Amino acid sequence: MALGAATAMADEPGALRLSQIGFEAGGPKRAILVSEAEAPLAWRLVDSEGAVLAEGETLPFGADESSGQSVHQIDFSGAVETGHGYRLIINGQESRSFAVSGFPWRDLARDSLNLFHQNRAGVAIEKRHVERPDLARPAAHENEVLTCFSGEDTAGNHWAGCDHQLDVTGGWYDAGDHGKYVVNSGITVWTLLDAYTRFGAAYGDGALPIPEAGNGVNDLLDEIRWNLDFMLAMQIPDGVSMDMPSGELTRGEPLAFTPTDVSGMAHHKTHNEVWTPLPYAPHTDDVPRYLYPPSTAATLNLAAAAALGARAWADVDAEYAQRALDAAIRAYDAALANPGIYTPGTFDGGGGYGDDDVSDEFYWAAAELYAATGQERYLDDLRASPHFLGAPGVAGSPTGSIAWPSVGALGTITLATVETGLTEDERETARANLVVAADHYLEVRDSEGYAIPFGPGDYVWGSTSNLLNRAVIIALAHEITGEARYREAVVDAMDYILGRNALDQSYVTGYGARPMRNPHHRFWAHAADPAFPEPPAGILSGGPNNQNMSDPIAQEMRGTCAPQACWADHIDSYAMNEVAINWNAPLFWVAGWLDAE
Ligand code: 9MR
Ligand code: 9MR
Repeated sequence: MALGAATAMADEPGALRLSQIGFEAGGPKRAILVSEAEAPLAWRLVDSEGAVLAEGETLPFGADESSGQSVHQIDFSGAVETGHGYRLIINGQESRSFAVSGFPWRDLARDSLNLFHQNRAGVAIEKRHVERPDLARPAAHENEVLTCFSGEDTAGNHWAGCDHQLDVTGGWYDAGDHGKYVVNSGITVWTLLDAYTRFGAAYGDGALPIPEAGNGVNDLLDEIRWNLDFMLAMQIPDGVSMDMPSGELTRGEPLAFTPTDVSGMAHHKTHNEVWTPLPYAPHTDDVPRYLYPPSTAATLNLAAAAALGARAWADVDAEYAQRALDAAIRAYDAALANPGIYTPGTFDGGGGYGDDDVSDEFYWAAAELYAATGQERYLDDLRASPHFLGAPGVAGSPTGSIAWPSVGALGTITLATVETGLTEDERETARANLVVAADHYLEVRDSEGYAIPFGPGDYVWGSTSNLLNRAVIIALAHEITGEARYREAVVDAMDYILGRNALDQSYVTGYGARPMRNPHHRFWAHAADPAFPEPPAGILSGGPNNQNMSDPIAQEMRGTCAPQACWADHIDSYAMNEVAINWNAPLFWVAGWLDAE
């Protein structure tokens, strides 16, 4: 150790912040120093023997609103040979030692899929498929034949229920709870399938620790099918009428119900009639579960995900592809027939996933159906949409950055990157608009102390996933333009997730010197009860949230933290430290993309 240098201990925050899993040999390398110093400081990069490999000066940034810290930026990009034991030394501060390797994100991409397999409902999680025996568990909810919730909701509305039952066995539990939600399933399945179309070959048969390994089908596809099957099962048979509130009526209290033909719509969700406690092993669940009313948003999520599924399985399982396409078409037609049925968010026992603006869902579903069928009717709907070819997240655009209630960009991605019958001009506009969005995110990156495409107002519930979804757009700008600066910004976002942040925190279990350890999860609940397992590796925390500090831990922190620092590694913090399928999906997309690019 250099004389007088303070080395950051493995378990306490250091002054130097960088990706805790290290860097890519030929790739960009950036670190952040927390320091009030106004003048540039000299930095040295040393190898395990202490030999100086590179040196330079820091770039003082000054006060950073997002982190509440004064920081300097250090750019030590440039080729470094692969190896271990590298350190940065600045002003008597020494970083933890780090590795430089050829494929820093390879294991992370693979392990991020643990969330999906190990959150599967309806099937045992076997010892041979998990990293520690205590992560195995018996099958749970394995014969999930459910009817509709009936009776009073928390707002006193009386729901009549329904005459049908559906077998909705399977799927992934959404998060730390055991609900299964079609809306959140849609963006998740889409993100994983989109990844499959780009670099899915790396996850071929036998590549993943799942029961289907060896069945002759790509393992990533097998994993995704587990949940697409569930989504298909949530579709209502023909000839069904239910008493439904719709449009403005959904928001009024008490609700006014009208008999409505809901054939082909998707139930919004299924979950327990009351919130179950934590810890709580899914296979011990004895609280009744129900189907909750259909919604236009869920129906369009099914249409979009199943239409992409039809393309993905076309040359793998033609029969399944056709089934998915038929369901997608039926769902889209059902949404057109019932364009304003919203979920009221007044049921106990599960998340709301309410979304009163389905214009983006309509556009996304039309884009996927157009890509799958080439039919004019979808093209007409696309061209009439306010989101048509829209640039996500840019001022003046009606299309928001990607998140579960904001899926317009997913439609634009498909139209920009898949051969369809759009004119060359239209396709070019879609591509240019993705680059416009990426440029906007890069501007944000350049105004942030930690150099990430995420501003001080962006730290909402699930913020890590929103950052990674921006990285998806930036990655696509790299694919479209071939310009290195976009890939570098993707690395910036990933470095934040892995430790280059206000808390010197890796938000992923099992990765880095200071990984997240205590997720809000009913089974990976060791922190609440030692009889339950610790989480597997590769699981992403929702991350800092200073905008909805509603859980007991967050409530205590209100007013005490800068946006990027409103986070605690606490099992009771569902607003800051839950895990979820739609959050791990962009983690997989970005890690897998960086690995493949
Ligand atoms: O545990 C629930 C978590 O999965 C949800 O994301 C969260 C927000 O919908 O709610 C949690 O459940 C809490 C409930 O909303 C209120 N009572 C305490 C519950 C803690 O488990
Ligand atoms: O991800 C959802 C976030 O955008 C919302 O603000 C939050 C509160 O409604 O709910 C989040 O979703 C939760 C869902 O409702 C229930 N399962 C766990 C999800 C992640 O916390």
